[in-house]
Amino acid sequence: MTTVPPPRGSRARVSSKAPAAPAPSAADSAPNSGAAGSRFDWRGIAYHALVSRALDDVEEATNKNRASVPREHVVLYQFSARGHDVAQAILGSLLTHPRDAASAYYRSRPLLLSLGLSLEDALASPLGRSGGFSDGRDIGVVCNLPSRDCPIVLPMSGDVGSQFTPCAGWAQSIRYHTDVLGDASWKGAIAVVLGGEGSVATNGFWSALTMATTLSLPMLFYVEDNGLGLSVRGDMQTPGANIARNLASFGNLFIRDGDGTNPGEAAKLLAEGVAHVRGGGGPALVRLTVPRLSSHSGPDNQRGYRTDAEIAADAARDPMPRLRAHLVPSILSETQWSELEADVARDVQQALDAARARPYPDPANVAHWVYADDTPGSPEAFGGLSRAERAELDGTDVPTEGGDVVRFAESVRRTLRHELEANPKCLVFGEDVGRKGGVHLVTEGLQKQFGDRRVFDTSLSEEGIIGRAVGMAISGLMPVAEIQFRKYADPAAEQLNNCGTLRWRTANRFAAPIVVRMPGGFGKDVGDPWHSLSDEVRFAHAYGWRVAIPSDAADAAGLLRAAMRGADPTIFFEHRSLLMTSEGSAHYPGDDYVLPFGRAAVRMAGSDVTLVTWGAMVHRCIEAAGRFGDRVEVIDLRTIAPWDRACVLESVEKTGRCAIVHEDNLTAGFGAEIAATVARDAFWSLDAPVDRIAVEDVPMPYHPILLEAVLPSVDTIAERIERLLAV
Ligand SMILES: Cc1ncc(C[n+]2csc(CCOP(=O)(O)OP(=O)(O)O)c2C)c(N)n1
Repeated sequence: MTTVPPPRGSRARVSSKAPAAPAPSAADSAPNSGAAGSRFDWRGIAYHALVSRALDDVEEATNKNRASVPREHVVLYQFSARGHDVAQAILGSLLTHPRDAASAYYRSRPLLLSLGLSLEDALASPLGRSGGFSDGRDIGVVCNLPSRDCPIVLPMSGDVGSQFTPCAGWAQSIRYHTDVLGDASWKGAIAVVLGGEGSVATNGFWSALTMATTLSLPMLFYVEDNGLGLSVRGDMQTPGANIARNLASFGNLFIRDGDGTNPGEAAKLLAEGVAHVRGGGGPALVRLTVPRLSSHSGPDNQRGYRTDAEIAADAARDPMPRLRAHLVPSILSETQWSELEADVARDVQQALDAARARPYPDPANVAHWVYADDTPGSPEAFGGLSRAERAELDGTDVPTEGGDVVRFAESVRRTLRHELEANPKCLVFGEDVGRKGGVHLVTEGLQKQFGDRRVFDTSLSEEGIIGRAVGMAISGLMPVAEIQFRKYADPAAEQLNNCGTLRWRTANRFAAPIVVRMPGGFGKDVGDPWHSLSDEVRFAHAYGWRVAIPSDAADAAGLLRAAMRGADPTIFFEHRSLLMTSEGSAHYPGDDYVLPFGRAAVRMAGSDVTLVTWGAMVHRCIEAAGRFGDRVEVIDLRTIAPWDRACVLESVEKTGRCAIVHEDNLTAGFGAEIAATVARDAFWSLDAPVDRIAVEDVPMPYHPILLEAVLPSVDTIAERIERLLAV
């Protein structure tokens, strides 16, 4: 790989613990606020804006719609930042604190360039070459930029609006690192989120805005209003097409609104917004109007929705000639501007040659980094506890003998309490978990003991809860988020999915190990479609998640601790019928007990049938199996991602018969996965067809009579065992 020397005016991403450079003030935005005295690095801004333009030129000339371009030079999915570039380069120049973070979107490459993105990476990624943002796994403009000592860019996602809540998480982390952990290196840092005017209609925008304003977070919303969300006009996204005007009465939000094509005005407004946030004034929103000088993306033909006159009107608002006029001759001479253009052309050509010379990514590695690779010496991602920090929280997989018998809920509470004590980077939050102690009272007393910075209530937005957790994890914290009931994870689906793929799609540059506690399943004598969903298969099906469904208090402690000391995001399912009942109770296994994932427990040994189950069904299976002496083996999987294939296969090889029992729907439930595995890998040992006993694709009903009618009962399980034994 060739290394292009850092371009003049570009920020070197070198190790530096130096305090943040003083930010330019709004008064410095005029070009002649003193060519020498101006604190805006106008030359650097111009360099990055010109580089961005040149990259867009290269990519637009080589996108896949251009038939004449050699295949190896084709950019498969191209997005241009043309028109957004100048204001973004100005914003980038204001991110001067080593702990600043930006959360951005596909049109944000100019900002990344101004934060030190190498030109070669910027080109190699769209070309799908090795290395870069994702080692060929993600679209070239879905970028990220890790660094321990310079402002970072959080991993972007393809979903519009998903960038907002992780950014709020980073903003809240700035306060946590500063105030709770006492780390002065975070003082004065800010979080900045970029989005188009279309993105202000998304749930993520409103969720993050609520967080930022209610918590007075150091967060800047930068809205780049180009008037089009793909083809849809801005007045469909917010009434009157101006979010800044509409938010004028929003509490605790500093607002600036202006013309992003005017470099002086853009610099002034952005500097005011940044200064407000950095100075501790709370969140700000800056909306700048910018033109979209290209189609939405390579595949888009804007002719269907834009007239020639509209395209020409936008072209006339190109900020680049305005930048030149702003700088030449007051800051740069004509010759210097021409030299700058020549520098850019040379640097981009060198980077292009180097990017094209890079090899293609190795298909042999494509499955690597779905999960953490903890092999000593393997590279560590940015995010989560470091390997060394996790090693310090050392535990044992041997439970303490003679612990007192505790309810499931108490066991989870004790585990959380101990981990909060042992790990100052651990936080617990969710709806009602603070003052009330959770609607299931699992976190009762924790806020009193640890304070409301570490154990706290959140606003009522599951997307916000999970997105915030992701931003916090990336900042190095260990967030434990509670979703009040399994069904209410639905609004967070996008953040959950993006969290699961984050390590893989950044080729291990970033990771966000979070723990999501989630009560679900039927309650003691009660159900309904909202509070009793299990649907755990969805998380087993999602990429990158580990999923625990403990059946008693001892496993709950061990698995939750393993999750909180692990390097992968984890769903920790708390079955409602086990939380406060004797069925879910067990001896507390001790404060050091760590139960590795993927290790099933044989709850009853038996010779003729294997029952595979998890969660609350474990107890029904044990009762049913008890009717058959020692003929039925009951396996409690404990975790379904990963699941203990070896234990199941070994058992079926011995018994020759297998049934899987679960509370989730029969169709495409996790039992189908196990049945398929047994059918293939234990085929020659089977004496009977593999059976599945599950809810017959009916939502959970309310009345106990109806509820019991749909759940696999002890009698039903026993009947089906009988049938298997008769084969
Ligand atoms: C959640 C989601 N819905 C739809 C899309 C498809 N899509 C991609 S970009 C876009 C328009 C976004 O417009 P805006 O936020 O104004 O940004 P701009 O492209 O104008 O910079 C749409 C609808 C998407 N990527 N994500």
